[in-house]
Amino acid sequence: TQPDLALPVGTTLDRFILSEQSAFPFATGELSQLLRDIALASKIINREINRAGLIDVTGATGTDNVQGESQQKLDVIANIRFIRALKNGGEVCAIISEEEDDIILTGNPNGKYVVAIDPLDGSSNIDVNVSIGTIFSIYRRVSPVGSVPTLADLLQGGRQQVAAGYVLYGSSTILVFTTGQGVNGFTLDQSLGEYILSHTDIKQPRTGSIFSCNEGNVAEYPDKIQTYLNTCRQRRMTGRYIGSLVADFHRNLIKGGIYLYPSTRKSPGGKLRLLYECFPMAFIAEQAGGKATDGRQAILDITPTDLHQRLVLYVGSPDLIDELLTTI
Ligand code: P6P
Repeated sequence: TQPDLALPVGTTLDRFILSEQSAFPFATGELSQLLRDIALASKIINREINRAGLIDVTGATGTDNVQGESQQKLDVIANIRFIRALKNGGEVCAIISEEEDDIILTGNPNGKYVVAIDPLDGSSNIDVNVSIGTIFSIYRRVSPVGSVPTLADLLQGGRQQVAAGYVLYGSSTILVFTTGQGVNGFTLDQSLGEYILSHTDIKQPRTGSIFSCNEGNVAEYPDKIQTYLNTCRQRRMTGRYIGSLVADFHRNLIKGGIYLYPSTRKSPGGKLRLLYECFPMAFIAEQAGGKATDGRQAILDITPTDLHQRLVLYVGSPDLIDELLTTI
């Protein structure tokens, strides 16, 4: 049964989670607790981000992550905070993080869930006070409760996600997530430390006037993508690119638009990661009436083979995605 989404704007996250849980009479509350654990960790990260310039957590650590990308201090802090929150919460038996090579076993073998997470996406924007975000994806484990979690728990495929969401640390901090019952947004009231329902049942506009891609790479894009972008320009669409997936995605979700990260010389297979960027964003997009594709198939239909595999991503308003696919 559909949960009672008539909850008024202003409802707290906890009350909303309880109302969603009530739609699942057999729910035992573990997923609800897991969502609360993620929300708590995001409040801690939010505080660190807001103080970044004051407590010397900007800049790079001097180490690289599994992606070969320079780790920022806040990347590492966010990774530690989320892993600790999920370990202490007890609901999660395994985690895959952008910042860690291998699966992280939480020491909770009875945890029913596994989480794929990009603790801090867009972190090259930190030092210049541009929006960054956290992206998460939640699955029920397929291995027996009590056993050692396996790769299969994390490579189930996008359609097996039980929840997905992001936190955008922007002009305000907003948590947007879905459990398959639509998409809702909660703005953090900093004075209360509470997430408050501010965007009920978010629907992706069918079309839009914004295209979002790194125009510095356009010359490397496949011809058909360049053709599509020329069409956007001829239609006087607006180019907007923040360089932070969560921020670009959220703007397009609210206003309508299309985000494109095609193959480039540096990333011939695409740059964005399937498990903790594309799958969760695709789940949210589809739940809001949008579309997400790699140009050949829906992102959610892709069978994952590697924890950190990358791919091409086109996501946003369904009519714009359809036009792109027609062009391709
Ligand atoms: P580029 C950030 O590093 C990220 O993973 C996404 O958040 C963002 O959309 C993309 O990469 C930006 O990549 O190559 O345009 O800087």
